[in-house]
Amino acid sequence: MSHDDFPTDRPAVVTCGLPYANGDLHIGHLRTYVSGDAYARALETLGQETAFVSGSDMHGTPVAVNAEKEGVSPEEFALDHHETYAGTFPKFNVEFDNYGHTHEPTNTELTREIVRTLDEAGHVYEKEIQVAYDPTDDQWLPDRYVEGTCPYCGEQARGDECDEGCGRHLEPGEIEDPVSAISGNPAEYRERTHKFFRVSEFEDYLTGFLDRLEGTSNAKNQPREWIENGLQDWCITRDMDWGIDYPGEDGDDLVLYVWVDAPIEYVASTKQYTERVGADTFDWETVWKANAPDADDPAAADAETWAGRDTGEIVHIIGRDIIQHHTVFWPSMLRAAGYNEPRAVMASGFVNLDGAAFSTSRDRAVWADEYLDEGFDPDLVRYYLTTTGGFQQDVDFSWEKFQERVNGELVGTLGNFAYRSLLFAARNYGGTPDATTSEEVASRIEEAVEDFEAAVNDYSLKRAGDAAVALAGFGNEYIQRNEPWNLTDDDPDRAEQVIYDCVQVAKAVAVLAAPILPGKAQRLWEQLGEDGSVHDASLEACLESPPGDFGEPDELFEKIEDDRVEELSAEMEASAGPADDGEADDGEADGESADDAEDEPAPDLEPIADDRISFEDFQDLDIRVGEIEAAEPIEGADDLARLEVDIGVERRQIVAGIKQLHDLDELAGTRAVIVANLEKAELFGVESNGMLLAAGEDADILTTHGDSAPGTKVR
Ligand code: B3M
Ligand code: ZN
Repeated sequence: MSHDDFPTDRPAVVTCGLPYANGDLHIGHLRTYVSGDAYARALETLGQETAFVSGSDMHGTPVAVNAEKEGVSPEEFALDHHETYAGTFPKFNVEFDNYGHTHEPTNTELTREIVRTLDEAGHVYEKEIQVAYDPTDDQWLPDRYVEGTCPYCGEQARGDECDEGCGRHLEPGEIEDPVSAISGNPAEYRERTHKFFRVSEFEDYLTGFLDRLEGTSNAKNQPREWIENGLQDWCITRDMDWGIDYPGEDGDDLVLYVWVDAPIEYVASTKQYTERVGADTFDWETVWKANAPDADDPAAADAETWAGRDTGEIVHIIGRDIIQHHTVFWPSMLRAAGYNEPRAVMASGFVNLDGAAFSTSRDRAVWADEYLDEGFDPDLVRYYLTTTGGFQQDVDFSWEKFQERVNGELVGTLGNFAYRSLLFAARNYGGTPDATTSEEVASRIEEAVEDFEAAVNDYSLKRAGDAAVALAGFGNEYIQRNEPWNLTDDDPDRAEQVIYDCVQVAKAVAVLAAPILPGKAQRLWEQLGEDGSVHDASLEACLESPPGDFGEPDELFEKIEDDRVEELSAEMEASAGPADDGEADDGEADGESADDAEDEPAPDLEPIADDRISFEDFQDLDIRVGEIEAAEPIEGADDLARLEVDIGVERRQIVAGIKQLHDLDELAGTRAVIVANLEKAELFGVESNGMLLAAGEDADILTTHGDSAPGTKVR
């Protein structure tokens, strides 16, 4: 089933993966929250009724282990972090409609109700399993209390997750050579009875669900592989006392696994929102429950059962390390309990720091507070995190790269355009001159609006941000080309026309930039003399006439100077130490980069061959600048994608081995270097007419950095 494009006439809920309330936030964590906020705002700009919710993840061993290390109760420890998070998000303009936590009654009650439903419907059974136990300390060792070797890949792993190796979720009893994470004592396995949720029963349903699922391609493709390899049932209880008691088994030291009650907080948080604003304003049940197919209807796997069903639009925004929980366990739980299924899962890549993973234990991080203390506006890092790469790609943060994006696009393009246009308008006309939008400018604004709409429907924040900045770039080019400063005397009407156009473009830029740059767009909105909030403006406002009077603007963005960057980079290096000392991340406050890049040795580089080729031989190669126009996976091939590439003189179809390594949806518009006179080849039945150049195992696509047009020869 293909979903209707946004905006639909059904309400949407956008959620962000819940942060474990167990550590400080750094900008690696912020990627999920900033993206969620920007996406929820973008949907609203499209006219979609949207609630944006999340909450702190209070239970489980990630909290209990850290609390124990600090010698405080898990409850006190988690609440303290929860409050800090709730105060930090708004400082980054992340404004949830509701931000709750999993230990509140709304969630604990709903969790028990849902689990009771699963149990009564026969989806839960008991089984004896081996659980790690520390005989010296007389303690069960669930999940992060135990460490050992991953049975699948042999890497060091923690009890429920192979966090440094293959990334698999691990069931109790699976980890080899178990050791207590608290005492370091060797652990043994002891028999225990636990509850299991029959996930394996949902294979057909999940297969259909994944066909319907939208979002990023990693969230669809990875679970398909897991399903093909056979689904395991899921242990949903743990031997500990911090958590939600299994319904009907209070008192026992047996609680629900944290991954049961955590996603239910998405629902509970929406419910709290409804309780606050009233069901007339936003009804959580319309989204989560209304019109769901019967819970015990096996045909619910069919596309027809879901097609055209008037259910809510649920969009989950998460880090790519928790895809399995959101595309296998969670939808199975929702289905078994008779709830609606997610429409989309957007799973982001991680954030690295200067080429290597964040490490909270070694202070190799840019902390949220530290960023703000430096006096940087939150919108700058929002822009960096949402538009630096495709959503699935890892984003590398360094102060140099940050400076480059801020000074280039925000100061040089967006800020510069807004300032020069509004200043000229204010000085010469006291605001918007008397004219109407020219055809050229109206159609360029329409194009930007369409790009923005398409980007939101393709779940691409990068393209949404690019639409706004490219429109400002057009504005700069337009004012430069028309030189209104030379027209005011000789052709005053024409000068008014040009400046009116510029003010109109600035208004459209404010609307389109608002999701990603909420504070700056609001400021621009006010500079234009608009009333109210730019966040209440819809896309139509882009072409509605700007108001009459406004005064001289001030500059929206400030250039970041080189010496500032040098200082910040030096500080980062001094506190973090070199990136490659081989110590692994402790993984506190999850959602951060779990990449093992920092532990990777330099690649084995091949020596340069002794045989040289002549300059003439080199000249035989016809290497061109190309622009990728479209990219799609080739069915059946693991790695191959079919690209359409504009190489100036013609449009080429090229097959490239980049399917797993790039977000294909994000590639359109990317410049790439192409060998154009290579013999044609056929791969998986698809003709390849040229070769895309890329470096290394990650297929880092070679590109150009200036403005050489497609077709330009590389020499
Ligand atoms: N707290 C894990 C994480 O932060 C977990 C997410 C829950 S989302 C329902 O990656
Ligand atoms: Zn592993």
